Amino acid sequence: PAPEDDKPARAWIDQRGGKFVSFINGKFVTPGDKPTWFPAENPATGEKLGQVYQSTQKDVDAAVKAARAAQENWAALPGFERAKYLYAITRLMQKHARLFAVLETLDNGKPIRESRDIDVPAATAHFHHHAGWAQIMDDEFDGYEPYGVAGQIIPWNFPLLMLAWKVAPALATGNTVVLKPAEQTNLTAQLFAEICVEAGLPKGVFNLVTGDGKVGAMIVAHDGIDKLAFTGSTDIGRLIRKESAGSGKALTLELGGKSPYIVFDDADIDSAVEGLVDAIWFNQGEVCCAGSRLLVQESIYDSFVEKLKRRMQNLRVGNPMDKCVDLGAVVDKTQLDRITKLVDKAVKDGAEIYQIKDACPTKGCFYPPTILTNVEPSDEIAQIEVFGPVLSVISFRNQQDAVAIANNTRFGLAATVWTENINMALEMAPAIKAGVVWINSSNRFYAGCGFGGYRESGYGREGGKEGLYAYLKPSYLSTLSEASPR
Ligand code: TXE
Repeated sequence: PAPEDDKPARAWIDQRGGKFVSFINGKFVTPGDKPTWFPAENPATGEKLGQVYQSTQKDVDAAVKAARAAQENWAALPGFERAKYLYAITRLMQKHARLFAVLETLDNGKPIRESRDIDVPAATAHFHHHAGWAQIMDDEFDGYEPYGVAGQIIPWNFPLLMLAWKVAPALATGNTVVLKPAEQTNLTAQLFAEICVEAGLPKGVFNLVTGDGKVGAMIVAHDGIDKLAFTGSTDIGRLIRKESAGSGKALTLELGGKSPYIVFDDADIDSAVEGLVDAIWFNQGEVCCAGSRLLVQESIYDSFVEKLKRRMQNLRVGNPMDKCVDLGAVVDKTQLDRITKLVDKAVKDGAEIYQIKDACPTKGCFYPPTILTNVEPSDEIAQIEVFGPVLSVISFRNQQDAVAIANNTRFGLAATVWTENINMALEMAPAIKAGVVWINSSNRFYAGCGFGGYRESGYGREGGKEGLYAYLKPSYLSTLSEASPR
């Protein structure tokens, strides 16, 4: 074991007195009388890392007011000027990469290897990519204008990366932001706010309000918000859609998934097994596009599942600060209980369970990698998003059968197809109702490529040119008046 050095992160927490608060109009707020706080906890150890301020309606009002006041000037800057700020943020994220990674792991429980090699570089790349768009924005998006103030609500599974997915395109397009991180994970958003100051970002362009879903609801209801962007559970997504209906606010939703991972009998089996390890056990399975349903062709069912079980035996679960660990802790006790309940129910309903014996530390929010066989496509465990390291295995006969089972959910976020028959793969891709279909790979993300769902996985895209349109509206009137001389 080689634990990562967490001293700089601990010093950073101490410097702030372990207090994580809203950041409004370029400053961290000083809470008023009788503030409410809730703990920030390390899910791997139960250790209290500090306390998070529960923002009030007054704070949300102030954040929206600051964002409104800053918006016109921000949008009036030429795109290349906004780009300078985004490049500065990018450079500072690179500079503080190690601190971001350690804070993310302490706060969320994910392996340091993942926060260091995936979350932080991907978040940084997202800002870099969008700085590029800002530079060419005025030409590329002539006839479009920003919505104004974007209210953004994000989840806990990729705290910094989800922040980047939301904030980078909003700023590039000339919107200003009021962002609410998930109540479970606040640390990296605090460091990001500090970086905005260091980058000289005009005050009010980026605002942060800390707190739980009640604060999220205040953002959703606020009259001063023009555009809402949400990533989280399908239930809350549905609620936000209802609450904002008729308000005139634009809305994009990135919700849950139950993505199929389809393996045909002609696939490169060893690679398919490795791909699956990544698809379902990366980030403890707390991934909206996790390949949580393995669809494997009948003829190779037994041999494939055997191989997968053997591979699973080699996974290491434990202290996420250990650089050799594959799976860390799940985000909190609530999520751990949710996973445990869903799996116990599946076993009661007849699924066969396979786990690594004594895989997990006895303390902390750990759940072992799990394979469930004897599962029918319509079973609850094959339909509900578990958001944990739990794979349901289903067999299929032929291509049509695979498509039918793949599409037999309420969701449609992602899918994977493994086969050496590229013609079949290219037939499968459009037949599967999912925002992305990976062929002979999984979990491939690129800032230049739009990501988003079908059906109850939501709508709108993040990343790529499509992702920018989510923050822009056509300015028909100005275009028309310029184009039609009387
Ligand atoms: O999500 P919530 P939870 C799924 C996953 C998980 C389940 C529950 O299956 O097990 O959801 O997780 C804010 N108005 N996903 O309860 O509640 C909340 O404070 C406005 C999939 O954590 O949806 C947080 O910032 N905002 C998903 C954010 O919504 C509200 C990622 C997400 O929390 C609100 C996370 C309200 N009324 C969970 N109530 C994915 N697609 O990646 C809560 N929030």
